[in-house]
Amino acid sequence: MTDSELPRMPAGFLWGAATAAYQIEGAVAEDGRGDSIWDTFSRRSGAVADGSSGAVACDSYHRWRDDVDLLDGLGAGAYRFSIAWPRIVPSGDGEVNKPGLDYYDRLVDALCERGIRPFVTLYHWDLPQALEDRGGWRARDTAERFAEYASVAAGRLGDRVGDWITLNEPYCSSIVGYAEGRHAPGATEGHGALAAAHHLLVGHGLAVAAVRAACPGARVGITLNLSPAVPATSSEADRDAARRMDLLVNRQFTDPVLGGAYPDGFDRLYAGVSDLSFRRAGDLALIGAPLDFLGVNYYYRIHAAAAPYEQPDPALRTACDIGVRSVPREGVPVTDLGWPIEPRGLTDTLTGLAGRFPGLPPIYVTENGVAEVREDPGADPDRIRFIATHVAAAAEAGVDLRGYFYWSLIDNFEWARGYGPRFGLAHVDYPTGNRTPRASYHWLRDQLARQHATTV
Ligand code: PNW
Repeated sequence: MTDSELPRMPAGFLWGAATAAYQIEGAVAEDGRGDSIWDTFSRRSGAVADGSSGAVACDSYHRWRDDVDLLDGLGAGAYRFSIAWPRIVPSGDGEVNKPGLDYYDRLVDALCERGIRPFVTLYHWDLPQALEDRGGWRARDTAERFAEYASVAAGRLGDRVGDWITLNEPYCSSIVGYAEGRHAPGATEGHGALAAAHHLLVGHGLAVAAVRAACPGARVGITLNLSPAVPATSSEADRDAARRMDLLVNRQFTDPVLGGAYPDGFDRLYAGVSDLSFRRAGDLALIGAPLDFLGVNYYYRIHAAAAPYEQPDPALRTACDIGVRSVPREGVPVTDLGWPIEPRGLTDTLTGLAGRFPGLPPIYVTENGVAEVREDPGADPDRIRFIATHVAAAAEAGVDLRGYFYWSLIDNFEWARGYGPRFGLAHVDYPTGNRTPRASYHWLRDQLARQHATTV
């Protein structure tokens, strides 16, 4: 095997690509869609690098047939996309917006006709603004509203959609959104961000039950972004820093979801920041209910070094101020976004999970990909090597791995970085929205054809 061939995966292994509603759909004011926190946040000056927003994006709300054609041409067995909550329940609770549901209904039908299995993410960061106005994820009520919306979506699509992902990357929705302030809603809090993380997990637990009730037989999971934190040096201080980073980014989420408990040391890390009074009896049983699968998003490893706290007084710290700095590592190549390229981090992530959680459910890599910042609609040799080496690294872990979704099918709105970074197997021309498959797309298509030829 070389760096430009996919390892042969078992028959039935699912190959696919992923997107998310706010990053591709555009049409933010059409057919009764309500505002989301990303509509509001991207209007804030300085919030998005190029001053852009998802208002038009790839126009997938109108050009979804192009996306389905691309998937079909690729030979994809599955497509992971997300439903925009504010299209379904524009004000966050109350009235259901039928035209919003109709859009996903058509998309799902078209996928099923081509034999492409839909994997639906219920929450990929686009909280209805009306709910943010009532506290957003800081408020427990948002978790209840999320479960209602999940039940509506599953009730309408569950006869054709068998695979449901409750949340995408609750770390980003809580810590990046409510502590770092780099994502919507752009807050910088301690207690509030930790409450948001916990309420997201409560919402996950409630939504698992809601989806199962609406469509018995559905497979339900969650997608976590996992980044192994390795100490920058072997000093005790850096080793401690890596442990703190691991608690914040990974274990705050893996341990309650897969093990039914917050990890040792987590509460101590935040003593003085929050009294954790948002936790209630019974929450962990709900959050830790068995799942049908786990989705893992893997992009990079974190090289962690001890750093002074930004705020010496714990009571004034944000939830991301934990005395750690992520540092570059000499000799490790990086992507155009400066993210270290280290496929072995994916192997370590998967073997680490298997070692810690004996009842680990089947795993899908629900995102993995590389961005190029320069615009080249054609050649992308780095992407081919990136995919091949990461799939090989995932296979090497020896866990029950059921599929791999490349991020992303098409270039799209990369959140606070705007339209600069391009992750797509296909290039998108803005603002026409024309899609052009890149070399990596053609390569992946040929590789998948070979897999199928050898596994039938
Ligand atoms: C993930 N960060 O996002 C998301 O699930 C995708 O929507 C996104 O496009 C993809 O990875 C590529 O970035 C992240 O800055 C975006 O910490 C930003 C961060 C982390 C994850």
